[in-house]
Amino acid sequence: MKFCRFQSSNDISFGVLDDGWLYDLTGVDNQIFKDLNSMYDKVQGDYSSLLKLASDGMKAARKFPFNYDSLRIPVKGAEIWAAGVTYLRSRQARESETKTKGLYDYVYEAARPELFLKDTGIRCKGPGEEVGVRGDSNWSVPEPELTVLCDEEARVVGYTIGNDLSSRDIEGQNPLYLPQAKVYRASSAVGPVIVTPDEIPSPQSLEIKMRIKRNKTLVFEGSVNTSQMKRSIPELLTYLKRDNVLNRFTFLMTGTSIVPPDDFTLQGGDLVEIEIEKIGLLTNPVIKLS
Ligand code: DO4
Ligand code: MG
Repeated sequence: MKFCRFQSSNDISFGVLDDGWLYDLTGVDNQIFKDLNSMYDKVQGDYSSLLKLASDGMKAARKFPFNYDSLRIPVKGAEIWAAGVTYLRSRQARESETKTKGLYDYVYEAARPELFLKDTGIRCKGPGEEVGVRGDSNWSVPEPELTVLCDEEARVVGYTIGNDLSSRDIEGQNPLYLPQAKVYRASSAVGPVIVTPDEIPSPQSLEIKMRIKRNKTLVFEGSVNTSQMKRSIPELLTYLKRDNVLNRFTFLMTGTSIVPPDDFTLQGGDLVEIEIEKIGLLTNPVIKLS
């Protein structure tokens, strides 16, 4: 099932995207189907009841032809955590940019993964919304990442696409600048939908593609398969949960392996398109922040 939020006639509805149609569950019952959170409350986190509740709701729901522009961020206000250096390509890119040699080699090989708090729920954008490049960075990139939505027990609720925008010059200057390289206004995007695990039985075997367009011309494209990831999703979730407090929903970005060449920087006016097999397409225009 693909859960989403979308602009309906006069409000934002929660619903399901299926076979080219958007089913408006909120219109069926605006308490139970207010959003994914209220549905999760209703079924007390029981996954098969969640699917049953949604498919029963779909039978009574009004449906509208799918329109990408109507989609909104699928879960609002959730914390975002991100894993780093989970692919060999990321390790190589960071080792070559940093003055602190050996740091990323260590993290790639270590038992403990790199996990950082990317957003507390106030900087993230949804499909079609503008994402930012820091005004004080001259080398910034998008990072296309398979993103897991988990609950307070770190159980997988679904999968989506994430963009962990990063300033590589700030990150490369000193590893202690990581939060500034990674956390700023409009520094991430997630969406377009939350795909439940029954539709993605093998999340570590998905093709990820990224295209960057400038003045409608393709200036970069790359791809990777999540099978290249060194860590497993359960391993990352175990570390995320350990001695931590999680909200009802948290996004976990699982790391990047698509790295544009070192002379490439994202610019205001660019368009970033990220596609993940079985999930869909996340498109965001870029603005240069002041
Ligand atoms: O340590 C830097 C962050 C790495 C990262 O975000 C990634 O590998 O995706
Ligand atoms: Mg990343």
